[in-house]
Amino acid sequence: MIDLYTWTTPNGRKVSIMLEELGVDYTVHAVNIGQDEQKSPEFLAISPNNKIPAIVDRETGLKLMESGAIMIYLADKFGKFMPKEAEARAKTIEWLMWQMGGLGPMLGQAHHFLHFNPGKAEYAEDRFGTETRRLYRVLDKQLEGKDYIVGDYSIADMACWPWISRYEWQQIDLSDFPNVKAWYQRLLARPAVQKGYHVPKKMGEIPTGD
Ligand SMILES: N[C@@H](CCC(=O)N[C@@H](CS)C(=O)NCC(=O)O)C(=O)O
Repeated sequence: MIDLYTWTTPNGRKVSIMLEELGVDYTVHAVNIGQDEQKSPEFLAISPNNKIPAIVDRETGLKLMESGAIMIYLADKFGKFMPKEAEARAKTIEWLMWQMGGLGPMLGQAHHFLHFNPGKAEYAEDRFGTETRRLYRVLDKQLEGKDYIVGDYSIADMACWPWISRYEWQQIDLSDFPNVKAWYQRLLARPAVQKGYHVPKKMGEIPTGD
């Protein structure tokens, strides 16, 4: 049994989508980051960086923070969504790291400046808006002629998708990135993606991509 500590954000949804795809038992613990629950001593003991998501594997006692590390752990533990062959595994981790080091942090900044605080910092809006569009172009190129980011459906797809689902906050029109749009809607059709998106609670409908 896995305990998942999470909230209604892209980083949290990556892990709930993966757990739904794995079809394993897990218990959800909502950590309301809007009310600073991530700063409680109880949560700090599980996630020393005070951020969701985090898991506890009740079978082993392992406590783990950082969504990328959690996804690699779960893929290895359950033997799914990560190729075993060395090169394909490295390529999957490459795109997972691209999400962790680029797509997530940059789009997160775009949310702050373009969506929540427009008009406050022209430089930041330009910088993170430009970088967001560049990252969409990179993903669009990677998806050319492919259904998934690397080979079969993998943790690389599950890591990127929740960030793309906030395309409206990023002032992105998905029709400018046709491969991303087709991939976004391909994943959206998966029941596990829809279920995992609404963990720990439903905040609204999932953007359709149109
Ligand atoms: N690199 C971390 C980032 C986690 C992260 O930024 N979590 C945000 C929500 S998406 C959070 O907990 N924010 C609360 C805070 O910063 O106090 C991961 O991928 O797990």
